[in-house]
Amino acid sequence: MSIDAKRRQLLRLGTAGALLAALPQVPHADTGHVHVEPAKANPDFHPDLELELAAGPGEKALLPGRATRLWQFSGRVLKGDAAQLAMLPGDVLPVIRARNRQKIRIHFVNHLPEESIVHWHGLHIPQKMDGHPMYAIRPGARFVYEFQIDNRAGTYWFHPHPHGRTGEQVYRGLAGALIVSDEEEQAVGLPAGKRDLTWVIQDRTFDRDNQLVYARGMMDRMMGFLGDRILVNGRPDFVQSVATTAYRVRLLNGSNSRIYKLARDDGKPLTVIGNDGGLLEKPLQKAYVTLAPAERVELWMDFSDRSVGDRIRLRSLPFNAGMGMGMGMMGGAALPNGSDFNVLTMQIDRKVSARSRLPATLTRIPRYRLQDAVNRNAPRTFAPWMGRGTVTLNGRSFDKMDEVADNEIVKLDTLEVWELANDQSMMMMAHPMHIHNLQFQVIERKPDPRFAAAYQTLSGGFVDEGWKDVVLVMPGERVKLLMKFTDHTGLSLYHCHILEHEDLGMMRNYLVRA
Ligand SMILES: [Cu+2]
Repeated sequence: MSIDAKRRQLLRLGTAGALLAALPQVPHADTGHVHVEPAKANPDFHPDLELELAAGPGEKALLPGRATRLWQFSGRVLKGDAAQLAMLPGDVLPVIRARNRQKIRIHFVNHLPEESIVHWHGLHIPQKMDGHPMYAIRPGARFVYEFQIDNRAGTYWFHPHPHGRTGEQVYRGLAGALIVSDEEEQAVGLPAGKRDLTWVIQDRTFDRDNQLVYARGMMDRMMGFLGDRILVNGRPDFVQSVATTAYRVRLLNGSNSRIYKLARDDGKPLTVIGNDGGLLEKPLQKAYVTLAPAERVELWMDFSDRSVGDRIRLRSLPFNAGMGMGMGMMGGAALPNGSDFNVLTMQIDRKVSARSRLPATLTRIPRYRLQDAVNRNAPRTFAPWMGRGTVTLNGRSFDKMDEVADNEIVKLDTLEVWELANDQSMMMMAHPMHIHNLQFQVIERKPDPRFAAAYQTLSGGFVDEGWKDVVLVMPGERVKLLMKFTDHTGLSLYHCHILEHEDLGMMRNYLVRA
């Protein structure tokens, strides 16, 4: 870059940007790899479903002209119902459908030119099955997952989790939906089959040859990468054809760092029936829904009052991402967080007489109680921090694969209260915090009055009810969670799901001890 170009960039970034840009570039996070032996098939494990799932280079025609080179999951069913592995509409991203209590074996094959491992986001499974980066396998190697689905019905997902490379691997195309069903959910009688839709929302930037452009420098990594094209199920300008009836719609934010403020363009509210860990107790009406990276919501969408030919757009409305200290001016993304844009179009193209009624009650969710937490008077506090070209959690980074600090060790079969404290950082930004291996309950939010105006542009769309595995913690905010550590001892991760933050080291282990 010429001196002039550099100066123009600094001017565009403003003073905070100049501060950052003047700092030395931090090299790619050191993987500190320990190379644990990959898991192999256990002859005593008898799977109901056995898959081969490969990650490797491929290409798809996503835009007119040249095909886009991607990294893709591809697979086949070796044993069980062939319909349990499919492609989502759009034919870019896969979906695995499983039932609670099913035993699953997945032969993961790495055809990428670099290390990888797959994380089953939201699932409650043993340490070695969870895709911890210490299990990343080399190109050409295999890792055999074997686990029993021990989650209630819900919309989960899977993506790579090798340390320092997660952001780029997901961005290049590696992500899939994992839909779990169970008897309790089936008894509710929600729309099923062709009336059960999944939309994975992501943002990408393409160059003039239709090839993906990823984070180019430290600024993109610190602020989180934002693309300028919105994809649904891997496709731009996504159109969903629907009939004049009710649908169950599962939305997953599979973006690296973008937050969506989702609303219909016809002014009708959204009816939320589920989120990260499955169905809510009862439907919620929302003018808009806030969906941070890795979060899911399920909607009830009824088009029975619409006519053939109608089009309804799902939009992302403007908001203030709530970055303090002028950070909102930074980054120079072509489509900044908080922009106003179309996500997809619903096209009503046929009339049917099938009617469905939205159930008043969906499920029952047992409530954790603060007074039952072993540390009810002393929550464990975890503070994300950004500044001086680094990101940390409680001042620590992810330097060693198996490192845990004293305040990261918990006891099996205990209920704990954790407080995510986003009020101590040099640079303020919203962080979608994810905890592996469990579903938690959000019990309290303490927003920062200094950022109240920005906060209120998103807070009406939080869906904190029910079971969660990601929670968006706004600038200056403190959020309290209740969680229980059951069944599995060993290491798990908690981290920011802005994938660039995760890769830079806003990630730590916690250890469950017997
Ligand atoms: Cu973050």
